[in-house]
Amino acid sequence: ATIFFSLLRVFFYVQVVIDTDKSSYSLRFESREHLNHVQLFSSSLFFPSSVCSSPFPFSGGFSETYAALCDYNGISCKEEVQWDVDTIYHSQDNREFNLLDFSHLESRDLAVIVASMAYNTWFTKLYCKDLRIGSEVTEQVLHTVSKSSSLEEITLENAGLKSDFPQKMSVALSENPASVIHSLNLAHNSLDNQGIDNLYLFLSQPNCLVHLDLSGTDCCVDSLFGALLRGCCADLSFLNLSKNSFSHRKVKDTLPLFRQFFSSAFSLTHVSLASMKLPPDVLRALLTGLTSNPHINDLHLDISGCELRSAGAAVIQELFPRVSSIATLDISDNGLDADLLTVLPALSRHPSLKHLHLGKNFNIKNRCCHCSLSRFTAVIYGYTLCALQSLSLCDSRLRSRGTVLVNALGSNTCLRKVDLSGNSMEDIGAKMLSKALQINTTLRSVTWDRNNTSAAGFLDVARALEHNFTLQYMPLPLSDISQAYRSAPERTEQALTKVGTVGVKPPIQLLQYYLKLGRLKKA
Ligand SMILES: *[C@@H]1O[C@H](CO)[C@@H](O)[C@H](O)[C@H]1NC(C)=O
Ligand SMILES: *[C@@H]1O[C@H](CO)[C@@H](O)[C@H](O)[C@H]1NC(C)=O
Ligand SMILES: *[C@@H]1O[C@H](CO)[C@@H](O)[C@H](O)[C@H]1NC(C)=O
Ligand SMILES: CC(=O)N[C@H]1CO[C@H](CO)[C@@H](O)[C@@H]1O
Ligand SMILES: CC(=O)N[C@H]1CO[C@H](CO)[C@@H](O)[C@@H]1O
Repeated sequence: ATIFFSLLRVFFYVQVVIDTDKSSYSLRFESREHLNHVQLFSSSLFFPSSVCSSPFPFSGGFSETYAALCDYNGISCKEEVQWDVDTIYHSQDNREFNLLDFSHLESRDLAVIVASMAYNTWFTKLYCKDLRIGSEVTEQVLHTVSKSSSLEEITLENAGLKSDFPQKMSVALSENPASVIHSLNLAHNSLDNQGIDNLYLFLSQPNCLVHLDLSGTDCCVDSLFGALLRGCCADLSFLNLSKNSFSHRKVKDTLPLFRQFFSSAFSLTHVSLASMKLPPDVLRALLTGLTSNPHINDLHLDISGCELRSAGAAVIQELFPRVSSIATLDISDNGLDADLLTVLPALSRHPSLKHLHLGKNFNIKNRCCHCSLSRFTAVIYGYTLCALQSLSLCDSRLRSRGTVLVNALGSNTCLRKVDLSGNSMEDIGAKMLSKALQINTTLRSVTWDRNNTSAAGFLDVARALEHNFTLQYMPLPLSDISQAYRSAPERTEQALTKVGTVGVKPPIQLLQYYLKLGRLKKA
């Protein structure tokens, strides 16, 4: 049955006309407020499509709909759900419904909670991460997707979705012309290729998707790009496909579409193809496409862990200098090692690159290590890379070789942010850092942890920070500190208090709390 509502404001009262298949009803209310307390049910229909709350926007409707649905389904209505929504969500003006808030309830309760969102206009986001939801709940999610005209963002990350979910999702989306969903995150669910092909079919129709995360879903992404090219060129801004694969069988046929998507997309700001093997042809198509894209200019491209190696390095060397749309590049963990020297000139000539992640690429044989790191240092800090504002070299096991890099930070004039964590640079590295920080630099933020730095090293850094002029942010080196604290609690505390008093964030209170915690554990 179809029910139509119409709202008429006739001088002193509000009139609602309800047309059903069989007859027409007219109801009068003294005010909009009275109307807001009314939920309309058509009892001849089956749960939950029977429930139609007032279509007029009011935020308080959730609790009433939820209570009514509980009643209808003969389960007890949980007051805590109503209380949380009415009190916490509303007082914070929070429109993201987080299923984790109710993860202690049974699947049935969750299903009714989700069903209550189908006609609710308050909530615009549905969030669920690392919580396995059963088919009862999934069905209500799909129902809500097929009905809601308010839901904008759906996150069902690592929710144990079945492989047929994408297909059902695309049906639900197609059934709802009023859908305003622009963000979809199905990451870390095992979706099969057949199911995903249906989703791709949906994506190839014109749609308003802005944010798409299908990372870690065991899918072949080849055929996605043809769909994106047809349906998502205008609006798609965020695309995360990391931890999937390219099917080597199909990749030859799909490469032109892949390239064409990257040359035609209007709004891309973030693309991740991380942690999947990117054959040189694919990398070539990606960079060629981006080179000829006149629409975008501030792209974050994550191709870390793509096994680029020598062949990829050669493609980067050849094509990257002409890609002016990329502002952030993550090529960490690509086995570049000795090929870093091939890549560096391409990075150094670059006009728009502002942020570079290069860690886990420094497995350089000792013989040529020193010269390449010196050259590297010269390029990174030299005048050639002056657009560069941040550099991450984390987890590169630089050890003592890293000191040349740290040392050179002092004379660098463009970097504002460095991440040097996970390099086992020991206290000697910390001492170099302290020296670099004492000379005025442009650095605003230094991340330094997992470097096996002891209390002595932190005292050096703390002393340098007493002469700080520019550094504003140094995240708490939790890992090193806890190790340092275990062997020398007083000296570590002294170093950290010093860091705290010179005003470098993080807040010293957190630090002191942490230290007390350590002491308690010891006692
Ligand atoms: C992309 O997906 C990966 C894997 O799920 C995740 O680790 C990463 O944080 C995501 N990137 C962004 C920017 O959300
Ligand atoms: C660093 O900058 C501060 C403030 O601008 C200035 O007072 C100080 O002399 C500078 N120190 C050096 C070594 O340039
Ligand atoms: C950390 O440094 C100490 C001495 O400063 C050394 O004995 C130890 O082996 C180092 N540990 C690691 C994991 O590098
Ligand atoms: C104390 C600590 O976390 N040390 C780490 C320093 O970094 C190396 C990796 O480069 C780690 O293996 C250490 O555990
Ligand atoms: C010695 C010195 O300049 N200390 C400054 C360090 O930075 C903080 C916060 O910016 C200032 O408040 C200190 O005066």
